[in-house]
Amino acid sequence: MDLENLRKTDSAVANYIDLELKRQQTTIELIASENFTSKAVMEACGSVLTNKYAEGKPYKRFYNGCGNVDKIEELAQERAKKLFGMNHANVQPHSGAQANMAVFMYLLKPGDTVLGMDLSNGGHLSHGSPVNFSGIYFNVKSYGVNDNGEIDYEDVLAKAKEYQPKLIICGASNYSKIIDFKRFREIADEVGAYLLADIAHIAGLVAGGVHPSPAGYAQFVTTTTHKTLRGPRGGIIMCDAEHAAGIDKAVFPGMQGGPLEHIIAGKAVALLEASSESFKEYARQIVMNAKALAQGLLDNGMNIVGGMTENHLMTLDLRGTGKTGKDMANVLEMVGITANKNTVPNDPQSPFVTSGIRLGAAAVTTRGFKEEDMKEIAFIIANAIKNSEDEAVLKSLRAKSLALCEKHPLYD
Ligand code: DSN
Repeated sequence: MDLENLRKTDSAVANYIDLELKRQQTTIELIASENFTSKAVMEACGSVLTNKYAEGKPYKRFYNGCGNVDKIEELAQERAKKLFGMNHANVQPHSGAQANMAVFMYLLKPGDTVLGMDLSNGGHLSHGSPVNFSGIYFNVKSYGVNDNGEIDYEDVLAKAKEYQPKLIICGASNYSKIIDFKRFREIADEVGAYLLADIAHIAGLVAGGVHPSPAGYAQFVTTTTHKTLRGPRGGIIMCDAEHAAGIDKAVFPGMQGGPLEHIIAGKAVALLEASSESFKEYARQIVMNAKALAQGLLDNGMNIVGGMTENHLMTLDLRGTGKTGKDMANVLEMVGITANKNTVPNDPQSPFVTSGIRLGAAAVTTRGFKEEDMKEIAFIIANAIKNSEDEAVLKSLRAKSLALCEKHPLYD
């Protein structure tokens, strides 16, 4: 990539960017929340828009000179609404956690009850973890998954009835099954709660039509833009029209100051890309690749939480192998595969050690990996874990992962 000016001004930073590009090109990226955004998105994010302050909303700003960013932000809003079938979109949240925070701020008072998915069962920090604002300032009750790795909707209903939450959150950062938004809305309606669907992980699958949409069920939909949606790092909130003004106020001036208009431009570009036919094909291929990886791992004697995946991710369950997620994620890095340690439901290990490794197919699918490549990755993973002490085996597996990267060049 052209870093001509940066190289002259700050060779240290330029050098690390070069090294990071090389790392991304020569390793297999299986972190389920990562992806490779397009050069078009990166150009928008690296543009002069970074210079502009634009507190407020398009056409209602607190600063002058916003004519161009108004148009760009409006494009991003309209594209988000159309792509996800929602009435209103606020594209200013800096991240998914801040998008969730704004929904909390709009709907709740400190101490109000929220029902969300437990983090160690696949939820997200901002869905009520005791160490996060959501768990510190609100009365959080949690649901999890059953032994099949699936949400038990009867259990969610029972908990909703018992705790009478004002808000129910569905959506996860580590859940491999289809989420039944209709069922969640029925549960929310039964207890008079609002429903927030956090689709950060599956947004690209929803956009591509390979996962049901929460539109028409959840009054509030939040997402990040950089996971399966393949945009720049950031967040979006969508909601029904009646909540639009309140949500906008919660984002600004409630949670944030000046919006990042360069990132909003990147979001606009990504949303356009995600509305194309080729993106639908991409989304379909992500799921086929994830299933091929899962099948390959099962065929190689590995266990997966909940068995076969239905979306872009899965969690290797290392319980019973005598190995931990922490150690095995490091071994995978040695063979050129990047993933993250993750708790499995009822994990006997701490969240820093864990008994699992989360794996996702979104990034490698962007590189053009297909099912046969995923089978090869499954072989590399299984054999790295089984032979984690054998340097010669690990070296030969590293050669295989490099060959796969060379077969599918990135940013060349
Ligand atoms: N950190 C993200 C993930 O990896 O899923 C969630 O915000």
